[in-house]
Amino acid sequence: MTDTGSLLEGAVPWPAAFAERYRAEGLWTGETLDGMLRRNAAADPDRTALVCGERRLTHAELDARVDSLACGLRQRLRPLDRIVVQLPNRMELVELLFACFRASVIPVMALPGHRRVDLEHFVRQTDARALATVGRWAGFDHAGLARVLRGDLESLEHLFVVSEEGGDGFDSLRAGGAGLPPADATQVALLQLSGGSTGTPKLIPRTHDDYLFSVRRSAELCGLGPSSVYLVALPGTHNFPLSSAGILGALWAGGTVVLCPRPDPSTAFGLIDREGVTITGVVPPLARAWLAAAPAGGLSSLEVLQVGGAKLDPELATELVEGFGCTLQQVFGMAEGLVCYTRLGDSPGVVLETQGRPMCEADELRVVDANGDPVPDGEVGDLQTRGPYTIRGYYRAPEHDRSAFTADGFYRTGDRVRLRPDGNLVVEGRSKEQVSRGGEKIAPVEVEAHLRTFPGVRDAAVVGVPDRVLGERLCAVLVVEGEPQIRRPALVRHLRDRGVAEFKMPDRIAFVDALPTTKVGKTDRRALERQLRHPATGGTP
Ligand code: AMP
Ligand code: DBH
Repeated sequence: MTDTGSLLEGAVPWPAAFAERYRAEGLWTGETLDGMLRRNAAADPDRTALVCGERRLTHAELDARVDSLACGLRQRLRPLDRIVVQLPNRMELVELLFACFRASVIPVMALPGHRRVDLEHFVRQTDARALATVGRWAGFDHAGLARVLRGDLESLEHLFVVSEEGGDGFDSLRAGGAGLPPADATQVALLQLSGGSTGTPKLIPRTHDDYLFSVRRSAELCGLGPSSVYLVALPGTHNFPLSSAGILGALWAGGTVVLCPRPDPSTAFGLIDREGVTITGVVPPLARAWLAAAPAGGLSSLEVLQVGGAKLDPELATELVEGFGCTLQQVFGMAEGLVCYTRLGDSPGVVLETQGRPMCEADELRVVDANGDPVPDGEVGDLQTRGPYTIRGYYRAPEHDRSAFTADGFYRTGDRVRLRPDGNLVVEGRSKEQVSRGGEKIAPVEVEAHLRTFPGVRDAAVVGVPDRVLGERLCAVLVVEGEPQIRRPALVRHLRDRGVAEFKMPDRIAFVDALPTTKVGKTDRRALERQLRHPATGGTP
């Protein structure tokens, strides 16, 4: 075990009694994230671990390449140094993450869509000494921005840039030498990001012990094994495709990871077909786009389609099952920890209508009212959680922690949920996303689901717009087929017929060609609110 000393400064440990319990119960095993590569390389060296375009690596090759990259990192960086990693879905992303784990260098999980403001924040917040990025990607000059940042930010000494031409972007970084000893499982392994749609992302310290537990448990729940093939359709550094069960889960199980450079249906379906992909994970807007392009016979090799990150309507869920002919798994998770899944053998009632249940019994859940008292069984309240892979504090953010966590260490998720008698959760909205129309609380997701059932509506988002009389009024933003001809009275009649409460009727409708999305593809309500305040979009009163 490398001695990286005490826990990374600025990370909040679990209280000793909890840590002991999680170890005694066998949840935290002492295995490290990179340790699984060694195990696979020994057990099944010639099986394919990674596929990216025409390039393929076996488990043994991946392990060896991670060794040389880890040695190269160590020549430039010290244990526990931070490195901001902004790489698209390419081989180098996976290699670099594992090399960081092996070298005890801590990756900060940026997304390809981040730009100057966020990247600067990550570097400043972590005093990162390195930034790994790509030359040009999707029309943006990442290398150029990286050079500007290095000029401006004192801590930033090293830029590792992967060229766009393919080939091996990190060749110059590799070094020979004896393999490094395994990292310390109790130490912080990575810094994840919290919700991109709510202001500047907070950083989330995850240890090898806690992260790997969630990965292992997720891989088991998703039925992953050596013959599993996982397609990385979402940006690979995001918590969902990385760990639920995702890239790490597939590799932990000795399976294969296929990197999808762009998530459009033709690229993704082509790879699913060519590589015999068995499982992938998408967010609801992407699921919708895939469904519209689904081939008549479904996707033959695909066994499990995971959908998570935002609320999935039961209607869309049903259409997905019919359209793809595979098992649907709902995933309700957060980079702070807790991840809930529907199980592969659950009844349609559970799979279509709920966001599943926690992955393990050690996850503690409370559903509370505004005073923090438990709500009566089955009623909607705010979800709080504590457990073996849910953080006890953000990185270097003690001020924010005071409101984000309760005194007894529960994380306030900000999600409004209902706990069904069968133990499954239904997400009813986010407390921070609530619209308060004259004091009456409206959860956008509920109204959106009803709006999508109106003929000709392809997608819908509901946001609050400031109003002098009511505080906020409800605006329905619609993506429609053909010309925007839908009028408010018809829409209101439709909602009434479906039994929607009178105070939830949209006061206004606006039309857009496409809903704006966050960097991982969730609907970006904040961006919509901004657009509506400065309307360039057409709207009807
Ligand atoms: P993030 O902060 O980016 O990690 O996003 C986590 C949040 O995404 C959760 O707290 C939920 O609000 C939301 N979320 C994730 N999965 C789901 C889901 N399956 N259904 C509804 N909301 C979800
Ligand atoms: O949205 C999320 O953050 C998320 C969704 C599903 C997540 O972090 C996860 C699964 O692990």
